[in-house]
Amino acid sequence: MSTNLITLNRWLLSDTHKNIEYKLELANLFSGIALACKVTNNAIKRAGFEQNFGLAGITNVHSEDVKKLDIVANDAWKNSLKATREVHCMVSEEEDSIIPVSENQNGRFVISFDPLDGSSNLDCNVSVGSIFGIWDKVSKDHQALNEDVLRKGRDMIACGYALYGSATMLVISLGYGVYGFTLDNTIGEFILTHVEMKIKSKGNIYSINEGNSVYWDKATSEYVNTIKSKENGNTPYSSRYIGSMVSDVHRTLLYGGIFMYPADSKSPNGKLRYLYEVAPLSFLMEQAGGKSSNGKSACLDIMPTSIHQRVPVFMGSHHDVTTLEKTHEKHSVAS
Ligand code: P6P
Repeated sequence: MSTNLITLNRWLLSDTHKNIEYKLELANLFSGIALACKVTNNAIKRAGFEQNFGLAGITNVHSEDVKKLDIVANDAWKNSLKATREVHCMVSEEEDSIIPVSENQNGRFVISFDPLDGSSNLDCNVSVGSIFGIWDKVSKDHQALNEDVLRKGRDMIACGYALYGSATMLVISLGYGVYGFTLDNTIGEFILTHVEMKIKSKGNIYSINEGNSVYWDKATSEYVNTIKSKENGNTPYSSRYIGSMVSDVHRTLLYGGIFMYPADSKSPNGKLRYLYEVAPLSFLMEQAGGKSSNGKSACLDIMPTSIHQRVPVFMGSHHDVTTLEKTHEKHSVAS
């Protein structure tokens, strides 16, 4: 039994981060994030006993059926983050508009989150996750302004995801590499288990919903057909698709390859939302030595114009995403 565990809080307060001026406030914010993840994890694990599977009987701003656990997770995230008194305002996948925090509980950080991503997989016990992005506020007065939340992913000061899988993990970056923490349920702490996570420069796994192939543009179709073929001595890539972004991206980070949710004739801007899905996971992918693109340029350089804006995304091993971009460029020149 180790008696010298590196917990999330201990890692955040360590000398590794001595040059972060707001280290204490950020560590306090992460205590709220860790609590939200533990409460969400526990609610998922106990859903069968507490009749918490199934639908809540309402739809959200995206016209999606809301699961009972979506509401539990969203409330857990809002309450845990507000209680830290480090939050200026929040954006949640489950909320129509910006969530302001009252002046006497107000802090400096702006946080976007998807409290329970992939919830359509919950009832069949497939892994799901939470995703978050953190910016330093820019507005001078108390009001939560669009200028605080409509930000480029590249301007984040920290981000991460929780994966509620066979193990519960928190994978985060403060802009100095990617680190993974695994929940030790016996002591209720996230313990450092993955140091400076890096993605392979080239993989052999592709991850996309091929049920949408009839809607794909020529570039996406050509790229997928190429990596599936044996032409030019190519070894066909393996296909893996869970339908839970955090799970598919986590596997891509660990095993290499490419995850794709392109724009197509059914979803002209793609399906995934920028502020609380694409931006945080793109940041982590770049920090791990990978790449994340909308097909033409880096996702992190996108400036969103609305809090629920959707963007196309191709992320993973640098070689694979670059090959995808070249295919898109060829077709854009041809058209
Ligand atoms: P599709 C889950 O609903 C989600 O937002 C992501 O987690 C996931 O990558 C995507 O949608 C799956 O979408 O259309 O393939 O079912």
